Amino acid sequence: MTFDLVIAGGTIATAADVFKADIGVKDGVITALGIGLEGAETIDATGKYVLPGGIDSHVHIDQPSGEGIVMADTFETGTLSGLFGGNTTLLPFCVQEKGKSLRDALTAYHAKAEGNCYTDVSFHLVISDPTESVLGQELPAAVADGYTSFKVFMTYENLRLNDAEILQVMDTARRTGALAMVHCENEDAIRFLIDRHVAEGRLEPLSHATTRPLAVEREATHRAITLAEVVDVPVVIVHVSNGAAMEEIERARARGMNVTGETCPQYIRLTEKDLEGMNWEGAKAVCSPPPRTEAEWDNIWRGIQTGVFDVFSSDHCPFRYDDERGKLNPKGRKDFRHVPNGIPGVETRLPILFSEGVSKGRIDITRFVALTSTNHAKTYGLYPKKGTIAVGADADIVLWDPEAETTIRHANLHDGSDYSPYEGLEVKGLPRTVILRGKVMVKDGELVGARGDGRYLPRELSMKVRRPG
Ligand code: DUC
Ligand code: ZN
Ligand code: ZN
Repeated sequence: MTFDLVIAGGTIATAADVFKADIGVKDGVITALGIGLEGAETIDATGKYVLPGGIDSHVHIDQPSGEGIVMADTFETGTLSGLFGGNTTLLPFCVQEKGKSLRDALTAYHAKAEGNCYTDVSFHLVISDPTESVLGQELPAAVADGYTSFKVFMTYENLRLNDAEILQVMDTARRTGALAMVHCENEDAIRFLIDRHVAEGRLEPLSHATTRPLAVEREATHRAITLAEVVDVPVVIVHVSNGAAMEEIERARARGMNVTGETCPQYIRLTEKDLEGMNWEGAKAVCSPPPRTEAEWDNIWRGIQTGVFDVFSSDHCPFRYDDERGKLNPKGRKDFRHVPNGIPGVETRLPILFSEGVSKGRIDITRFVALTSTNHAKTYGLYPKKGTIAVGADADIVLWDPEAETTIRHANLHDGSDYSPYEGLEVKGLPRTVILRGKVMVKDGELVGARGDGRYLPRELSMKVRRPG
């Protein structure tokens, strides 16, 4: 058989193995692993790692963001940025507005994505209004249609659910087999601290962090897990920022619970100090949960190494900095309460984890692949079509140069924001060529694919992730 494409001479790494072989691709699918394969086109991968395309299961793209505020990425720029960062699949959130149906949200969100993507995409839902008809009809119908995961918030006035509502949403997850994801911060405690900060005139960006201390996250993590335990359902704890919240996951697993843990680059590279800054620059690092301390970086690394964390996602949530509709909106210029919450990072996620993790010897390449691709596919119902290099899988492949070095500069990134919170960070290890379903999209750092090459992916139910040890 001749192949459409052969990737020859590289070192293939999956979540389980590292081995030398050629990959034969036909009709967008990996059809052979072997030696001496021949095809219509051959890419020489000598000296490169050949990895399954990155899957970022936590990104925000073109999401409605409050009056006067505009998210910096459309599907065009967000997926382009993801692609250049070595990703072939992104999972953004489709948010239900209060008083509206899930169908309305999905129709609007699909219209934004349709024809505009450089990577494959699939949507999580955010449930903000769990009415009887949402829980009884709409959500089960959405799960049957392949929207098999949904997020709930314990904070934010317009999104938060109370415990009774969270129990109901989790019960729907149990009945349908879908996966509930929880943003764990205690809204009432945050409100209390915000009032105190305002009374003291502490309105600078740093107050975003000091109104959301670690205890606020730890308590909510414990409560989310407890609610899931009561319902008897698996749960994903997203964007975990610290060791105490992490220990809640460990304790729950020791009781036999099925808890998935997610962490993000900001919790191994940024600290609360990044929220300080002249000219309001600290707004660039405002995200929730906030970055913590260098001591917490060590805790998070332990979780990454030992398997407390199954997935390492970006939580890409981009706003422009120097922009009336972004971080420096007219109210946000003077008051942390009005600084939009979130930071860009879809393009820097893989280089940061590879550089800090693999290049510095903290994790090996198989763990890197598990954390950035395979476990996302397993957790969110895309495996084994996505997330691995195997016969029958989509040919979503990244040629990764472990020796390439660069300094992160926003000027070289492709998102719609105007800054990177990692500006100036030196990284070793970069994606060079990115292939989506057999089509070369980025070749040696140059775009060759087209907007619209990415497709929408309905998903199956979650499957169990293999953990280290
Ligand atoms: N939660 C997220 O998941 N992303 C950005 C902001 C937030 O609160
Ligand atoms: Zn969140
Ligand atoms: Zn997020």
